Amino acid sequence: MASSCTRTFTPPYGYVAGQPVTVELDTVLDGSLASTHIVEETYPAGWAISFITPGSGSDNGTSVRWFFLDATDRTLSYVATPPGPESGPAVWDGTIETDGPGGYQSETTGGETTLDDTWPHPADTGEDMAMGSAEVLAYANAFLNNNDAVFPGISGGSRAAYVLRASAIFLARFDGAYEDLGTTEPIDSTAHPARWQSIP
Ligand SMILES: [Ca+2]
Repeated sequence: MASSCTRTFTPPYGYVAGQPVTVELDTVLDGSLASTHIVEETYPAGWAISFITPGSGSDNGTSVRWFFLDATDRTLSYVATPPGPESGPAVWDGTIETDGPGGYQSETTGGETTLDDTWPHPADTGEDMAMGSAEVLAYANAFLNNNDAVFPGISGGSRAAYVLRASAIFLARFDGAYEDLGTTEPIDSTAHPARWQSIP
């Protein structure tokens, strides 16, 4: 059986501009075919790479590569940070290449490949796509005090809907987890808070 590599993202729901994403790669090597291998990850252009693990891996500005003189299963990881405000899906590509008794083989990395851009509800100041009690309270307090800085671009008549959406998300789940179903920049006068929905 061919060797394989599988990718997962943390957080899995999508990326938030400026917030790091941890990428994990689980490799399974077939020692009857492979004696040595390379894992390569081509990440979205412009993203910053850090915390490459194990540290023998190297970022060349376009991809991260690891070279191993064995056929040992591993968990590899790195942190990828989008450079700033972005829109649209971020796409990864990767391979695991082996050589040994089975000759040269190259397999496409499986698992997750794409992260959509996502925006947190403005009450979610921690930007972790989870509505916490302190976040809801602070947001509601800012609403009651007409704190315009907390509602940039949101007209007075729409603010109550944003507050109600934040509280509904908080009440719906113990962990407050929610998702962003919108596809455009939300903070403007026409945005509607229904784009943020508690995860079912
Ligand atoms: Ca939060």
